[in-house]
Amino acid sequence: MTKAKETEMAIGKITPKQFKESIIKHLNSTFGTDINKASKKAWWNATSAALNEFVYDRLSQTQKTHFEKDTRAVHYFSLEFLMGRLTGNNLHNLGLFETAKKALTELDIDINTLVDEEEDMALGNGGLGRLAACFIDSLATMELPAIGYGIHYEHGLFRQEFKDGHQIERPDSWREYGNPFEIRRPESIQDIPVYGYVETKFNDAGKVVKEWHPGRIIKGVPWDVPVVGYSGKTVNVLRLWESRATNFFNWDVFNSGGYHDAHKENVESETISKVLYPNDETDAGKELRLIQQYFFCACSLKDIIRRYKRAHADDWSNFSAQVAVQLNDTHPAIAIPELMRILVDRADMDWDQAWKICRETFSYTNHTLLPEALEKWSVRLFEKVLPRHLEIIYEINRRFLESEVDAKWPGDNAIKSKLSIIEEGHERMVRMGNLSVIGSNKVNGVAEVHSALVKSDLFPEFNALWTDKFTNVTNGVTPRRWLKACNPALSKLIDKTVGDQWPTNQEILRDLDKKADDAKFQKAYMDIKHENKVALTKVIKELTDVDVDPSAIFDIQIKRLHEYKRQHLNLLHIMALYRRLLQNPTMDMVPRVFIFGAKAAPGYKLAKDIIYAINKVADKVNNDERIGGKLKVVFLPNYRVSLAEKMIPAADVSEQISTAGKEASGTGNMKLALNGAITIGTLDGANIEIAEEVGEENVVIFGLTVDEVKALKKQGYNPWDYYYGNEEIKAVLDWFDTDYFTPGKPGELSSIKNSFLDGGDPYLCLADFESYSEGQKEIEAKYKDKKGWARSAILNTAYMGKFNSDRSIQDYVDRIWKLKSCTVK
Ligand code: GPQ
Repeated sequence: MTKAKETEMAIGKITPKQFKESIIKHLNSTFGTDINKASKKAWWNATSAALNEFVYDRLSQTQKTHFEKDTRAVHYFSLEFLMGRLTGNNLHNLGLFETAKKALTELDIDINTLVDEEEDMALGNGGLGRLAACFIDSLATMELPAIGYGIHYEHGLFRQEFKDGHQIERPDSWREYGNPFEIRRPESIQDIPVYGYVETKFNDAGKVVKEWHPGRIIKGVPWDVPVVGYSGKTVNVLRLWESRATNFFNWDVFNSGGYHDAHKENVESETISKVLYPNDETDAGKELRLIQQYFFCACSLKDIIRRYKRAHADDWSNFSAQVAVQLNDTHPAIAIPELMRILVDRADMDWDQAWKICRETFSYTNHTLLPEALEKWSVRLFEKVLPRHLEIIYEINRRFLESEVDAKWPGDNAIKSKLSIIEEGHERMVRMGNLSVIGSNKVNGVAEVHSALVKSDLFPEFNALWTDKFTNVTNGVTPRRWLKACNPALSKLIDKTVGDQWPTNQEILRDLDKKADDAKFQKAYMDIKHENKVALTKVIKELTDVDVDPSAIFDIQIKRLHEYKRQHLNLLHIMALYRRLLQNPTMDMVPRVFIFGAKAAPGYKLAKDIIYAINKVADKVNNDERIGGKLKVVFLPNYRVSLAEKMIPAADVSEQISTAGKEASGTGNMKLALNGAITIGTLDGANIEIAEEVGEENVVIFGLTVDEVKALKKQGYNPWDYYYGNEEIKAVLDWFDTDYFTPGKPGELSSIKNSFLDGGDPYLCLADFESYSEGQKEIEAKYKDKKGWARSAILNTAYMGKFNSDRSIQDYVDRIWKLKSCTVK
């Protein structure tokens, strides 16, 4: 049976006519309007409601089956789930997209316009959050019992606008008009304690017991987002917690005249799920953030235990056999002492038995080596917010240092202080990374090189202590969203060429290699790329008012703005190109459009300066008639999942230019290559594995390697050597001090120059500049060879099978979770 047939059977047959009737029915009876006066939002809502009839049916079936079979499940704990839009995705995964499209066409509505009505569910910052979203798509597709747990933020990642080239942050209000893809579950509310103090008591047997008297109780209200697997057989759940005040109002305080005090506690409790912290890969150490982490972990563990007890009552012996918890970075690490607290304080279990269960339950994924991202909380703050957890952490630490560390390195205090969960110093700190490693069953990095560095550089002693604990799972992305749904024309061409089974078995795309040199196929493939570029051209015009030529090379860098990702290296090269053109206007050059999308953390000054600089350079370059339109620069505002879906299919070149050793994996690199963009990249993160898979002749690699970066830093890196040693670098850097790009305002861009020189150029942009510039020449030479380029682009699509998130999930299943799939009737 073909997949399409199976899907049809799974969801029941529905004709476009029936779908149309369902939409009209919902328009009338669910949304109180009709086809003559419905707004665009109403049409979208009604279509979603028609779609949800299938989703909820499968959701109930899935939950019933998992309950009856009492399946082992994985619980993916993540502070971020960057879901994007769900309408198109769910239609595709249910095999209903074409049906819905026809139904809507009959109603004179374009489905692409309709899905644009949906706000992105931007409950994440970047790669880490989007990875979680791809993973839950794969888990459902592979029919694995799984739940995602996170926070139901009222405001997701801020909406970005540009004002005179500067980033302005506006609140994201994704739920302003409601959201049809979530269900409130008041029957599963949880009460969560925080603050207060711990009382030491003796029980009847004379044993010391600890009682935490919390200062406040917060209510956690779950919202369920159905996660529709491809083919629609399994529909799992993403459960997101909203915080509420326990007593809507403190009447005692109110009656005694303290309106503000009574109100304050409400407001504070409800603030917890108000907003996602927009800082990507930085640890701000804020109290509210710690409470967010504890709040969602405590709610989720209670939820898991409630479900476990339905089948096992008070018998804990099967707990770790039934429950796997994956910690998405250290953000949910507080779940480890929380489970200990539940087992030891509430279930009266002895410490060793509780600790064994904990260690079998949790595993931890590390997503970065950047020191500023490694979470630490001050002991002082911990004591205030979670006094009992601090005691438990001390006890975990004491036992670990006194038994395991001392057995391996007797009397070695230096190692003890390095491995301790507590960092001593002026301000004592709790190291969440060490806690995560000590409390986990497995620890994984997210690409081969990254996992190797986790072992050798980040946690070498832990690795010596427990070699088997450390493993790798290279990241992946879902081909359903990142090829099938976002690039329909290419998907259809692929279906025609190798069949329609590739969305669940991406290795099938490998067969496209037979067509890589076929002139007809090359033309079809490149025609689609061109059409996608034409479509993006319109988006660019709409968003920036800049005209770009779709026959130019579309060179795209999309990712959070960070020095280590080196958008400013890209900028240096753009300025160098511009300068070369000014010096030689007849220079032979394939027209190029450099396209950026990136949000900067609101408090990250240099990142915001880089955005401003790119926008100012763009203004100048785009309006300079002397260069005859050979160079254009656009920075699309408010980069997010739904914009990525429009940019990625149109990319010719994918910029993956982080300093080697800094990008744990990258996942945008995978999406772009899958859609036929040629990577220009460093040997960093998953770029290395991408190059291995697609072949070195189909990517452009440049720059220092991890070892060369280390050697250069060790020897003492001096950016001034490059400034004085390279005339072009000097001229470009000096440009920043002039008012050439900021007329009448010299010095506005000087912070960028300073970061390269006085700032020491920590990410070695100047060291890699020449090599990058050569790489860009290679890109241009390759592009001039039309057939060679088409071949490379096709082979990129063909050979990206490894980077399917289904493969990542299979690795997690085999190496970490030991999970079995479960067929839902
Ligand atoms: N990543 Cl620690 C984030 O997006 N946010 C974070 O806070 C941390 C990591 C990214 C990382 O930079 C990328 O290289 C990875 O591909 C991605 O996580 C998913 O693993």
